Amino acid sequence: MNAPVPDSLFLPPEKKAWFLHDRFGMFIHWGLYSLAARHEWVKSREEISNVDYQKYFDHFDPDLYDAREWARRAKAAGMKYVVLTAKHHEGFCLWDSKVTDYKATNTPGGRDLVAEYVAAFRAEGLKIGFYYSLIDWHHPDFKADIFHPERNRDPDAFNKGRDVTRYAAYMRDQVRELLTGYGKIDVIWFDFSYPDRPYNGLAGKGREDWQSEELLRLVRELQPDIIVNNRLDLINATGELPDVTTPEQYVPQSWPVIHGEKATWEGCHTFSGSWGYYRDEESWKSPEQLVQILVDAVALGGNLLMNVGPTARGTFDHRAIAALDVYGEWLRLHGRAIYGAGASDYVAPKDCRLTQRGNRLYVHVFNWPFAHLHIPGLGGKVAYAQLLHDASEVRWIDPHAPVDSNVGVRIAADTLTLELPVKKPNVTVPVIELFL
Ligand code: H79
Repeated sequence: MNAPVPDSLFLPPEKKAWFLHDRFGMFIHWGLYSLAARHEWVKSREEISNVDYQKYFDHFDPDLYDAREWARRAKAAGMKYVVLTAKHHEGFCLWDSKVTDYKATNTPGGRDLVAEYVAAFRAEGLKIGFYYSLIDWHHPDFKADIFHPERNRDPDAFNKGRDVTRYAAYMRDQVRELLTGYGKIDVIWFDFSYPDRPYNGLAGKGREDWQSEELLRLVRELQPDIIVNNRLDLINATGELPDVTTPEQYVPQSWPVIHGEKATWEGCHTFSGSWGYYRDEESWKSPEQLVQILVDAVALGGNLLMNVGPTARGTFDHRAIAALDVYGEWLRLHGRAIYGAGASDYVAPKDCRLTQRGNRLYVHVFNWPFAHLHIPGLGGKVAYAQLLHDASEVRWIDPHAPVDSNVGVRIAADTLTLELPVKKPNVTVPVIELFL
């Protein structure tokens, strides 16, 4: 039974203000799976034993890792915060953890990658986050379950003597290291709970296993202002989840509502079909899709955490760099439709999304129409309109004048009919800025 935890364990809304303002962050998935280069779940998907996975540890040597370059690229892409996989499901730690040997400092790489990351991104002015996997396919007290690489061999023998309470204590030790060793941390992203996923007699895992409430208490004690995502399998008395809800590779149809309240939410997405570097994967999103995913989030009151999967040498590959450049170029011209902006109460016209910041309304045109854009509900409400990328005036048709006296076409008085150039402007997603 899911007993509610006190409201005091969740962040009050005013402490989320920076997060809601900033809207756009970088997710980074980096670990031993980057060497396999075929999905960060490779150990589970291919049911690889610890012995067979060891080759990636033995060969982990990110000699080209330059956190300052990553940070520069994130900033140039318009990202305002960053979340790095300090430990993913494989259990490998990117920092010099005192409670395990399974860490970057013991590989040929030999560096505390987290320390360099924090220093570099902080120096570029980004807010700092850690992803910490609740799942751990390497820890000696973590039992086999539906996702575990050992699930189909002899899980009962494998689970014998394993004590999940020791694993929960290990997680607290590690989270303490991460939240005390690197200064102020702005986000912690736990991943993930699945109490309702039994498999062949193996139980799922949730708050009882992770000791989620204790873990959250520790996080709050160490970093009172930190934003925690919603994957600890906890609720408060009103049934709301802490602090931000995190749809994964999914664009919601409407603003996600939890118990009648519009939720703080952050979509997370990938450039291609994997979080970890996947050499041969081909489904890289188009520039239009990349920008549209961001606009879709903000138009529904949410954030976007967009993922890069660096290579095992520590570089962003050319496809990732191209995708980041798409954001940088678009946000340089359209940033004021995103930062500090959010959902609008006005209804978006066909093939468009609306964002609003005070009395500025932004019409993001996903499918450029021919010559006219009709916006019901805005007739008589707009003082000035321009294309955002070049500040060129956009005029509209006077609703009181007949458009064509022969056929008697008239514009409804409450509709704003903008006169657009016939050719779509040369930007990924054009935006019209309306001054209300
Ligand atoms: O860290 C990233 C993912 O590895 C992790 N969360 C993001 C942020 C995550 N991936 N999937 N899930 C969480 C939910 C589980 C999905 C599954 Fe599957 C579907 C597990 C087994 C089938 C996807 C496909 C993963 C393996 C095969």
